[in-house]
Amino acid sequence: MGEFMKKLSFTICVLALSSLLVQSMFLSTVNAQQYPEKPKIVVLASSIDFGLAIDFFRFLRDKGVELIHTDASNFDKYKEENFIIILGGPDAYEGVGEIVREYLTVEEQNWLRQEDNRKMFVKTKDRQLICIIAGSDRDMTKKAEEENQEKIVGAPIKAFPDFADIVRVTVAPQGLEIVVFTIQTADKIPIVPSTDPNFDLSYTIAFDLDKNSATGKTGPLYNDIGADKEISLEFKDLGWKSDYSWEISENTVAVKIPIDDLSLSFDWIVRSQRGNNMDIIPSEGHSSFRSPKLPPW
Ligand SMILES: [Ca+2]
Repeated sequence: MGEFMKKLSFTICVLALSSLLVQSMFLSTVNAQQYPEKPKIVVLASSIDFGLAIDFFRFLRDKGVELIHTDASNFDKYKEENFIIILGGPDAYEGVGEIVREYLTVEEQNWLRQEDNRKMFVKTKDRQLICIIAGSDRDMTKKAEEENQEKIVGAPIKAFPDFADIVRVTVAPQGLEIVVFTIQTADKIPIVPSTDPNFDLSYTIAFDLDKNSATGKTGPLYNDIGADKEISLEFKDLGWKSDYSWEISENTVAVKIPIDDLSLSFDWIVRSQRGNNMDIIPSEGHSSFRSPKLPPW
């Protein structure tokens, strides 16, 4: 090969490589846009607890969670991240216990020191969610991981609400015996709230069962409907709680209520409450429901 051809093929090679580089940069940007809610969790632990948590990490990675490991000496870099898991209790080695003690009360610390005790503590701070998974010893810590791993992925990915923003509420009979309230929110639910996370969130459905606004609870919390009954669905400690069965998808929560617990015809409002932020749906007046059991109007 002549000198010119060598130079030429070298140039082509460089061009091809840079185009690949540009392409892959472009592709990763596209991917990042496609999965804006890919969950990223910072994990702080001692080297011992890291070693014992392999199954836990595998479980989280299999669910699509990106894990960033840190030790206590580098924790300052990550301590403002949105979602942090700390493995180990108040006496964990390598400086981890010291950090844990910043987040847990003295009572919580002492409770963890008692034999066989274990728990995931969920703490929130400004825009952060901090889960401290710990037990009285390393075996109990491992057990606490196993017992709470579903909550870690299940709760934030599927159910973590940024969620006071209700788009609409629909109410529909399911057969003749059940009424289903479906609360739909604006966005898919991200693993970490992008705006103002407050982990106490509740929905309340208030019913005027006798269709008489003079009986029952009135005032702005009830849009003056004269509420004779209310039921609530609360998001607390990474889980939903209600007296009635419910289903959740990426941006809906549906609550099923037997018609026997209501009446065949009623007025209702739904309230979502997160801290002091309260929405009432509908924002004016109320909506009415009439069971198909009743003869047509
Ligand atoms: Ca009433």
